[in-house]
Amino acid sequence: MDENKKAVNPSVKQETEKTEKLAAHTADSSGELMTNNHGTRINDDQNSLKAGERGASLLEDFILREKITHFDHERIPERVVHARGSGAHGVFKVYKSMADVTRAHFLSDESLETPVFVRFSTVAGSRGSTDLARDVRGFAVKFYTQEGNFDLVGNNMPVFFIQDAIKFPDLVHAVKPEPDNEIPQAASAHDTFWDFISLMPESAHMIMWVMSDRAIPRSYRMMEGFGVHTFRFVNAEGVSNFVKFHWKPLLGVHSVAWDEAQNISGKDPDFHRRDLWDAIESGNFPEWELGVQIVPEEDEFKFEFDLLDPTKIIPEELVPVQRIGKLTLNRNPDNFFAETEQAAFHIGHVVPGIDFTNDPLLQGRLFSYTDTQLIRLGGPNFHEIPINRPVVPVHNNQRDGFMRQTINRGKSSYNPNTIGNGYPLQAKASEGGFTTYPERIDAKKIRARSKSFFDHFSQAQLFFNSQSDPEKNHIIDALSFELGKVNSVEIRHRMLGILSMIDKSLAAAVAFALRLPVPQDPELPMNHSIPADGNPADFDSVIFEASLKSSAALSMANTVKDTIATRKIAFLAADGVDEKSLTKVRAALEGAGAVVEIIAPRLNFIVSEGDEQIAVDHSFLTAASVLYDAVYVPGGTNSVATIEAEADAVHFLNEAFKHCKPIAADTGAAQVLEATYFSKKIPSDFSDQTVLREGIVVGDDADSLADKFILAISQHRFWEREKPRKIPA
Ligand code: HDE
Repeated sequence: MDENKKAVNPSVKQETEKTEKLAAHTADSSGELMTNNHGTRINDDQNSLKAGERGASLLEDFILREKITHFDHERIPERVVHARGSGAHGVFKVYKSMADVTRAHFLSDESLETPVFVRFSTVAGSRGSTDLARDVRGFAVKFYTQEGNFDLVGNNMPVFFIQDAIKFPDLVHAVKPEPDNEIPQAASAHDTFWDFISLMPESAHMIMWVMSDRAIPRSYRMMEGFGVHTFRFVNAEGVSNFVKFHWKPLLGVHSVAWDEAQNISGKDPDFHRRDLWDAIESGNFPEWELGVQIVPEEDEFKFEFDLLDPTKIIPEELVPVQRIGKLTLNRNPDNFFAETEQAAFHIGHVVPGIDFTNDPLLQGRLFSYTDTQLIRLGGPNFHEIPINRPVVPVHNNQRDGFMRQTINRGKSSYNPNTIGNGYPLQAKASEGGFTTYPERIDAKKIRARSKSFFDHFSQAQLFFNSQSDPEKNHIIDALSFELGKVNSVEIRHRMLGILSMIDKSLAAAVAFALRLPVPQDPELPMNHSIPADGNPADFDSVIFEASLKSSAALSMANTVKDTIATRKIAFLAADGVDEKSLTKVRAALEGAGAVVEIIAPRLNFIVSEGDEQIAVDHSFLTAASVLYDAVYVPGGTNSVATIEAEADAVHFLNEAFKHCKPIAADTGAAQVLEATYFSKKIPSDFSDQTVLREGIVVGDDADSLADKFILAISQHRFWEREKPRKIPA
């Protein structure tokens, strides 16, 4: 853990210009008397006004009426997509001036600290759905800059399902619960989704990402973010460069196992929300570096793909990601509804120096985000909700509307005017006025898809080829699961056709699980998203092989693995535990930044061999191995005997093994490991037994055991253990 973090006292809320401004709208009732909404003090909040003790309630009761009316109106529509989310405040600092490529003030000077509010989300589920759905994650950042708000509304995957905004309602209708019975919640494993996908070959690349473990992150703090579209940077001279935005988490990119995800959904559906909250409360501030890939205007056509196509990445081998600044989340919201729920992001909130391209998905989003707030937040004044206000003043001639907060003085609300002396004045570019990049467009008005968007498979192949073997297996398992939940054989079959265009071995493996034949030399899947009269650009699909065969940045296996900061480690112990090894291993893990929790048969405390009371965090009733990154069993004769005989403890270890997690035990506790399924039942014909022992540390010297355990935890998971497969837990 870096020194700065240790110095922070998390009980002191981290303030920025934005959070200070929010304070003006923040209420705290400590020490106050109760009033109604109009300030009249309330004497009885327990009883409504009645005609006599047992009599009917009286309409006159303004206190009851106000309270119930407000309650009746507490809910607002949830977001149509990305309904389930969690937010946090923080700051962004650029490492060095980017003035050569952008005139954006917040990227111009490393001494500037820009307040931000970030909201992470799943896409398909409702507000109350599980965090661990197999789904894309939203990664939306609102920068409160001195030139107004800049919203980078991205995802944790760098591409999207569709190429044109007009298909978005179809995509979302297909993935949301089916309309007749509203099943399933927060899941893509159903017929309508795969029906649509199997008819939309342009989704092939995104499907590889969504079926990879990226869709089941270990934590919001351990996932990447991407702006997805190609944007523009424009500098003070008016020179434009294309830019792709990336967020790179300093803890590396890590995921859970699918079986684990499904278990977490029951044990703690708020797993990601809680993880983010706890990390910030304990001063372990999540951090990401902002990366940019910059492409000069003159290189627009030098790639094998179209920069405007949102189903394509620019491989990092072709254009390296420059890390230009750091985002730190350092303060939890005071009120979920007021801040996280009412936050209104919009891809069209830009500042001078950042501009759009003609990506047809981006162009459609530019319409959607304000439109959706009008219904969700109830009118055109949502920008006045405290969380949405910029830190700089707002002056224009827009007036009135539901819930208007600002009291605009004066008679003129139009421009030009003389009555208001012409104010507010338009800002010159030199005064920070936004000027649109004057891109030249000479074109006919047509509805068509550009031919340069017709290659749907080369980057899906690139993604699959770039994965490690365990990652490839997980994609196969994910597709087998999802298509296994599809009832229509025709849809399953059509999907195998799509998969065989991506990779024959992938299609064969999924076909094996579904017990279906792989379509032999399938016709290029028909893209049904073409107009009734055909595509004016001539729909001849293109089969394309990318020159680049593999890209290291696409595999999570290649990300940071040298820290155990914030990892949660379970210690399984009972009365009679050897407190010396427990204390030493705990100190070593906590010293390396991990969070240790003691789990025992009963709550409150255990008594050690040396008669010390040790606080217990959870009993086996409320804890589960899926909520931890690793598990340790300390020695102590009585403790070991109790743990060995405790079915929940043995189950805990079996499950941790199944999910490929590091396991440690004192030599004196090794017998507990012997009681587990994985010790006894590893198939004897499985040749590589050593693989199964990786990540399992047993020893009697606490210091060396801790060192080896820390190394193992930093590896995250030992996926090789999955090779023999099928270990029940
Ligand atoms: Fe969104 N999207 N989206 N989207 N999106 C919304 O706006 C939309 C797309 C993303 O935490 C909605 O305020 C269209 C891509 C995030 O509040 C809505 C299209 C990417 C969030 C909307 C897209 C995103 C949203 C719903 C295709 C990644 C949550 C509520 C043209 C780059 C923001 C809201 C938050 C939310 C529309 C595609 C990211 C309906 C029409 C691509 C992170 O306006």
